[in-house]
Amino acid sequence: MNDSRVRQRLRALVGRPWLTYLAVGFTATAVYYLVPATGPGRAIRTVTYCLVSASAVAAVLNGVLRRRPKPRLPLLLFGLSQLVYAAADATFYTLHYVFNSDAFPSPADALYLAHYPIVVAGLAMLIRLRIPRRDLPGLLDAAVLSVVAGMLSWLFLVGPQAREESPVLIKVTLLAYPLMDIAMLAAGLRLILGAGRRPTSFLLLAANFLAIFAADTLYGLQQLAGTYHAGNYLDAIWLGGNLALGAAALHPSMNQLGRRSHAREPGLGPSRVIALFAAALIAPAVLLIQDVRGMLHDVPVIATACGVLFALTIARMTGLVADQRRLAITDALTGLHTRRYVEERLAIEVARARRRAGMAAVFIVDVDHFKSVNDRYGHPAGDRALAEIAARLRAATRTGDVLARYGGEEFALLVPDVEAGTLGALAERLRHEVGRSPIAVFEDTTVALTVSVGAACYPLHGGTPADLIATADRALYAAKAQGRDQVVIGAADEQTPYPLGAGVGTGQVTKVDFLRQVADEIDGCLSGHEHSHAVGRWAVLLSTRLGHDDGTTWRAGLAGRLHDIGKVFVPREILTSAAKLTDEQWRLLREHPMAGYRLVAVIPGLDAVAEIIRQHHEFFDGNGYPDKLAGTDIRIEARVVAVCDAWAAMRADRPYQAALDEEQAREQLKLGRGTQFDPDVVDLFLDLHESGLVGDLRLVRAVPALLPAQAGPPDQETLSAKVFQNISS
Ligand code: GH3
Ligand code: MG
Ligand code: MG
Repeated sequence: MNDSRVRQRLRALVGRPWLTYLAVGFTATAVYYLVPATGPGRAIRTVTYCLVSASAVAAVLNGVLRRRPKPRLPLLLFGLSQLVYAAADATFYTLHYVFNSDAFPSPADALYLAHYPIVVAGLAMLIRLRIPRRDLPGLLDAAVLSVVAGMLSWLFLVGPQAREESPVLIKVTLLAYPLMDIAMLAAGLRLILGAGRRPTSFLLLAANFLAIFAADTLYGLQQLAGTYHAGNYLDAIWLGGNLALGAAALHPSMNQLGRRSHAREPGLGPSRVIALFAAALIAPAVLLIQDVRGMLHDVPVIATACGVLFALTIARMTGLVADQRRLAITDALTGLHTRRYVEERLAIEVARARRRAGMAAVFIVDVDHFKSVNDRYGHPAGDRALAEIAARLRAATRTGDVLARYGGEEFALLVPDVEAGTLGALAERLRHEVGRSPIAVFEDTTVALTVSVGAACYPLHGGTPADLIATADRALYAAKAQGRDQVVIGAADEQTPYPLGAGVGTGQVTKVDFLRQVADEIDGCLSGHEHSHAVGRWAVLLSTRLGHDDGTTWRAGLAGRLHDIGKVFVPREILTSAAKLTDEQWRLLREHPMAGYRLVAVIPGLDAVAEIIRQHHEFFDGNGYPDKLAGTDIRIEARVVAVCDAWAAMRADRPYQAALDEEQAREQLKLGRGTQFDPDVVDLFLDLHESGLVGDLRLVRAVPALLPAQAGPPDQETLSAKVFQNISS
């Protein structure tokens, strides 16, 4: 090496205090070993050792003052722990070299042991600063390595030392070291294996506690074997550890030590997998070695460690699987769900709506002229706009709704349990929320964007998820064709396969909803138990079990729900009369199927439902009313509703009759089998009842009054007018 290169190197060294510090420190360590441990050499050794150890304290203080890390406390704690450590060194080596005393334990041990909790406190603070709380994988990995280290420490240090015959003080001191070391190691591993950047300063800090841990462990083993003598090679490892701490504090990257990680969790790279795998193999390996040597002991400890390691591995795997699932259903750009997820959920929600005779809506939102955003501002700007649009759409939805990125610049919203009559308002809200203000694509550039929305709702516009998506798509296409920035509900241009027929708009849904309220009102004045809800629910189940198609099932459900609405025209004193009804009162009461029929028939698309309501008091043998139909002339939905209706009426207290018990009610159904009821329907109902699937009536809450109050005779004229007005408007 020529002269100028040496000088260059020296200059580089001086320009980097942390390197200078390490160079000087290791030179001093070499001097320590070169000086003979005799005569004046003993004093020189003591002073050299203590200077190196204390220099780390000075280095930490210097680093904190010069680089002003935020917060300072973790580094100050490391400095403090090193101060305690240096004091311990001074005590120990003065006793050893100057006073020739190797007494154990000595005051030095108290100081050594006191330094660990301070290190752990510093590490804990760094962990809290750097690692987000949700970093469970990092925690599990650290736990795996710590459990293995703990097990080894127990097998080779703690256990043998505990079994040793020695005075209590010696024993306690010797046991305290490995326990403190494991605590320090566990905290250190949590830090190392957690998320976050690992600059040089971080690596030096890690080298510090790993060196101390390694030297301590070897020290414990040597103590146990009786081979330890002060001044052996372990001093170099301890001093190296001290120097690493000093260098960590002097390194320019030291103020990044406490910087929060942006990554949610560390990745599972090959090196980590290998480390975890190797660590987990240690426990069985130890067991095998002990077995081969014919000296199996500590089996409970090893078995426990294996069990814990297994549990940790399973927990880690569960986390990985959950992560994969999350990734599969989350769109990376917008954070919304994926198309796959919304399609899965749509299938579930449509099935649920079918069972409950409820509704579910799907909206497809497409950004208008989005291509021009990319063309004018570039793809990244387009991406930012998409993310903002996603955020605005999310703001327009409620919990329970499923919002997804359906395609490039297309979004889909699934609204389960949608309230009738709100489809248009919902779609408008989406359109409005996106278009409410221009969207920033650069810091100083905004662009006004609009969306078109197509919507479809089960069961009005389709009976299957595919139908609904197809209809919503057609609606979207229509919205685009009509000039964009607008909303179209359902596709008016095609015959939908569904019973309500084409051209059924949301207005109809509002009317059906109103009729449901009427049904609730009537139920409410007859009993504290639900009635039409249950009849609708059971009718859907029976119809499904009878193998009916979706349309029939849906009609049975809705007719079950609305079968009694005609009673709104029957004077209330007749409905609630506890006395025997007069002939005239009976005549009035028996009008209700026809009245219900007339109410529902005015709603376009619901003629079949109206027909079922009209037939729900027909008897299978032809002795019912109003049309004296018999057998299969009665619609199957009406035969289903009749059985469910009878059961619900028998099982609830009514003004004119106390509830029958289950056995009595079953008897009544059997009695009516083939006369009043369709025998097949009765058999199915009784079967389902036996399996606990139908027949239970819930208690209901009071519903808001729609009928006039109890006091005074109800003004039937006004009420009828009100109902008809609502239905036919
Ligand atoms: P309109 O829907 O109103 O008919 O016009 P449009 O311009 O939006 O029409 P089209 O659906 O044909 O274009 C969609 C464009 O969206 C094409 C593509 O460049 C852009 N796009 C799709 N996915 C992304 C994406 O992830 N990021 C960006 N920046 N652009 C995307
Ligand atoms: Mg578009
Ligand atoms: Mg598109």
